[in-house]
Amino acid sequence: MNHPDFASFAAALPSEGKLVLCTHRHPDPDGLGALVGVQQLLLEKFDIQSDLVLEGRIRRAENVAMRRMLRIEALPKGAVDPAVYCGAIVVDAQPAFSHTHPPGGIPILGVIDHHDASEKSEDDESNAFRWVDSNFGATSTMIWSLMRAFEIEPNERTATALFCGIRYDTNDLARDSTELDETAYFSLQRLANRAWIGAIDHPPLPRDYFRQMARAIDSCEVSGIVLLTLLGEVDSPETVAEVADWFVRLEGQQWSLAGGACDGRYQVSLRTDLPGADAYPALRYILGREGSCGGHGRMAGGQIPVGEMSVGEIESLISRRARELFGVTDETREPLSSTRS
Ligand SMILES: [Mn+2]
Repeated sequence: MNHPDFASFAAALPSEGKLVLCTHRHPDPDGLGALVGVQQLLLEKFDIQSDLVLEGRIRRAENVAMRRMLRIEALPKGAVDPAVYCGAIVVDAQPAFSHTHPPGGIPILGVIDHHDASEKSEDDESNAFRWVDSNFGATSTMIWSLMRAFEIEPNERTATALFCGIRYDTNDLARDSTELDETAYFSLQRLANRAWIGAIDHPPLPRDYFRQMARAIDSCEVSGIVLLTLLGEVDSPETVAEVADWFVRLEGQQWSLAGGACDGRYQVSLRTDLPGADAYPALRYILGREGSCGGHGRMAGGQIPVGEMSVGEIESLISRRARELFGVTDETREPLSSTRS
């Protein structure tokens, strides 16, 4: 785990002017937590105002609850006037990622992320603060370290946000977490608001949620160590991640791949509970040059644009490559709902 020269973070900041903070499309708790943390740090340590800009939908009930409980206010992406901001900071994502689009016309001053990256960023040559380290279980841990380096204690709201980020990305430290993630997790837990965490953990679920899960159960096919759940069209890309997370819990150790089309993109999430397995290279292979992806440890996500290929063609491609990669044949396919334990 490398520690950056934290002074270079301060050096990358402007002496005056406002910043915009952003993360990947369809932000998850780690992205949201990191944004809230950076915003408090900038204001309290550097007296710099910032606005958050969020792209894509937040529909997953836990993420909606997190935004509501913590009053995470953000501008829609189209509403950012570049004349108002003198720089942007990207967290839990990198500008070169296909699911990350910092608002145009604003220089990138910082990138803080824990994802593996094959694509090189345009900001590599500049003086931007760049801290990318895939050893961290969560970007929220990196932001906690940054706050600690500048002696800013997370307030109750920030602590709750960063805590949710770490627990979501590391499955409460059970997955891909390091000693520093653990230290951050317990330190933040003491400062966080437990009632808010409870409300974020168990939000009320709309009927659509149960309909969607019923459809996922019907669609899921098991072939040996691979669970494939290809859903056709979905209401929200978060559905895909949620389904992949859910099915990886099937007893036994396996890979869970879920996919669904939304807003002109076919979204794919891959999870595994095989110890030491690396999801990113697996998804890289499955999406091939047709798609793009990112990942960390046992989780990866990506997409293929719909257009040149139809949703059906994309699903056959993904299904074929996944079977190829994991060495399972077509004959072993059976619906999850008829699988005997
Ligand atoms: Mn993350």
